[in-house]
Amino acid sequence: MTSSEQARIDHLMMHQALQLARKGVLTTAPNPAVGCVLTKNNQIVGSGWHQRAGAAHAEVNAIADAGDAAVGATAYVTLEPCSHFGRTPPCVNALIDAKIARVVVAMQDPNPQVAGNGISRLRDAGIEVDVGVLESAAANLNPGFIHRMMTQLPWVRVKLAASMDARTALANGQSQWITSPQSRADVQYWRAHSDAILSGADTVLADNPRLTVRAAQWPESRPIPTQLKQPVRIIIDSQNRIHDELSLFDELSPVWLIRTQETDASRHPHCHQVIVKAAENGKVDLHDMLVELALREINLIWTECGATLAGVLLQQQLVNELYLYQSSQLLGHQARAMLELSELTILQQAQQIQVTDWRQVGNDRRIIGVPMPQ
Ligand code: AOF
Ligand code: ZN
Repeated sequence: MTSSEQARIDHLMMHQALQLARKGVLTTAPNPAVGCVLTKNNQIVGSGWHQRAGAAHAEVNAIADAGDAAVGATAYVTLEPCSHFGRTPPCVNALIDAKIARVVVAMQDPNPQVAGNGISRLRDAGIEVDVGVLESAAANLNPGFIHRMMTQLPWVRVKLAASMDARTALANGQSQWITSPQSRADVQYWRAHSDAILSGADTVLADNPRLTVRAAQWPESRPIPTQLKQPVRIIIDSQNRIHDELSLFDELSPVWLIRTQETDASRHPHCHQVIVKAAENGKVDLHDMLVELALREINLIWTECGATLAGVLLQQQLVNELYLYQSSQLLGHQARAMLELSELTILQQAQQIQVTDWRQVGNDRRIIGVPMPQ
C-alpha cells in the first residue's frame, strides 16, 4: 500500500474512533471522552469507548471486543494511551499484552501523568506509533479536560441572552422571555456539556432557577441522550445569603456554595461549601475559586449569571468563551444592560471578541466568541 493510501485509511479509521468517543461526551467527566477502533487488513475487528470515570478505558473495551483478533492489529485511539495507574490500570500494558502491532494516536494526553510517556512506552515495546491524525477534531472533543490539564483551571463559558440592543430585562425587572424557545433549548444542550453551572447569589435569589438539564427540551436536531450527568450547581455566595428553600436544592445534583468563610447557614443535605480566598473588596476571589474548582476536577463551567458577575469575570480575563443569544427586539436605553464593565475613555482599550461561530437559532442569533487577551 502506498503511503497516501495508508494516510487515507488512517483518517477514515480515526474518524470512526472519534464517532465512538462522542458517545461519551456527556458522561465521562472528569475524564476525557475517548474512542478506539482495532483493525486488521483495514477491516474493523473491535471497537470501544470510555463511558465514565472508573470504568474501562476505550482501548481496554476495544481489545475485549476484538478478542483473539487483537493480535497483530492496528489500534486507532483519539487520545494517547495512558501509562499510569489511575482509577484503572495503564492502557499501554493492555495494548502490549494484547500484542497490538501499530498504534495511531490523534493527540498526546496533556495529563502530566501521561504527557508522552504512553507513546514512548509503546515504542520501547517495539510497537509502531504514529501521532497527530485528526488532532484538532480530537482536541475539540475535550476542551475542558485539556484546558484543566494544561492550566490547572477549568474552561469557562459565559452565556448571555439579550435583546438586539443588548438589554436583559426591562427597568421593572420583566425578562421572560427575551430569547426564543429555540435559544433556551440550545442553552439546555450546552448545560449538559458542562460539569458545572455557575451563577451568583443575586441571580439565584431573584429568579429562583433550578439550573438543571432538561433533555426533553433539547433542540429537535439533537438526539436526546440515553444517559447524562447533571452538572453540579455552583453559586457564588460571598454574603451567605443562599437559603434552603430555593428550587435548586433537589436530589438531581449537589449545590456547591462558594464562600469566603464556613458558616452554619445552608445545612441542606445536597449542599456543600467551598471556601476560597477573599478578594480585597471582601468578596470571593474569582481566580482562587477557579483554582479550587479545578482541584475538584471541574473541567468545564457554564456560567448563567447577571451583568455584574459576567462583567467581573470578563475584566479579570477569566472567560474562555462567550455564548451570546441575541433576540430580535429593541428594549431601549432604560432597560437593563447586559454587561457591567468599567467606563472606557480610550476606544482602543475596548475588549475585543474573536467570533468563532455565528448562526441563526429560532428567531435569535447565537454568537460564540473568545475574549482576546488584553
Ligand atoms: C486512555 N483511554 O479511554 C481515557 C484516558 O483514573 P483513570 O484510570 O480513569 O484515568 C484517567 C486518565 O486517563 C485521564 O485523566 C486521562 O489522562 C486518561 N484518559 N486514557 O488511555 C481512555 N479516558
Ligand atoms: Zn487508559
